[in-house]
Amino acid sequence: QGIYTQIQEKKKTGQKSFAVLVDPDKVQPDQLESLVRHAIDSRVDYFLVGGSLVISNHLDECILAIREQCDIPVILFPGSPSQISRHAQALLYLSLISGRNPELLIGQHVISAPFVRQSGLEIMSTGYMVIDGGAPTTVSYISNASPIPADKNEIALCTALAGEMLGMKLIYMDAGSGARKPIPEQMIAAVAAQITVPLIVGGGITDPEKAYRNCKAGADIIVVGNALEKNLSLMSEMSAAVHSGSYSTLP
Ligand code: 1GP
Repeated sequence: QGIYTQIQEKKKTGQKSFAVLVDPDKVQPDQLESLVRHAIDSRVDYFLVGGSLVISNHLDECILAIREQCDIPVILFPGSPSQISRHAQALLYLSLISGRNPELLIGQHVISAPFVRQSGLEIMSTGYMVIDGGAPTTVSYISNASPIPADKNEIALCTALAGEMLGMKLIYMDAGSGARKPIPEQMIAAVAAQITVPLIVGGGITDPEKAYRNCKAGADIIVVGNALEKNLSLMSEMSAAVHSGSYSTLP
């Protein structure tokens, strides 16, 4: 069964998923073992691997190390076409539909198309929407495109609808890694109420309650990176909040 089919089935049954973002630049190979162990114990659904830059060249190594230790699917979340590894299972084939930079809408896809096809990866076309996270993030700087203002729900909604009607299989709303302000729940709710494809939400989520609230607002997959880099023990609480559909402040 493909990863996309699995994501769709979960959406149909109202199951929410928790994805851990692994940036190969930030995780040293010797830290991966403990990260993966935490992920297994916490019932993490997916690993997203990638980053805006990826300066180091241990992408393959990082993915292989994850896959050796567990069956959690590894999905590429590439910041550029150079971040493709055939060792992953699937690829978020991102088009930056919130921006007006033609290179990130279609240009880089044309150049890398034969290479992407040959990779054998499951390709999941993804309408990627960067939302203003309160301060410039790496993705907003690197993409050379304005993010959607955080209070413009109607722009977010129309962008997501256009992405879906263009055939995108997923919509990913991202405030950017380490965003000061995560995406407001009202914006997530406005988008989720109108689209039929699964909705991924990430950027600046630092506590389980926010993860839970985003799910309630309609997100199908919650992505967390930074907060877990700082405190790995948050993983189980975050994952539980996403899966249980409830959040309790009790210990
Ligand atoms: C960034 O959505 C991801 O692209 C995750 O963001 O690192 O802030 O959790 P954080």
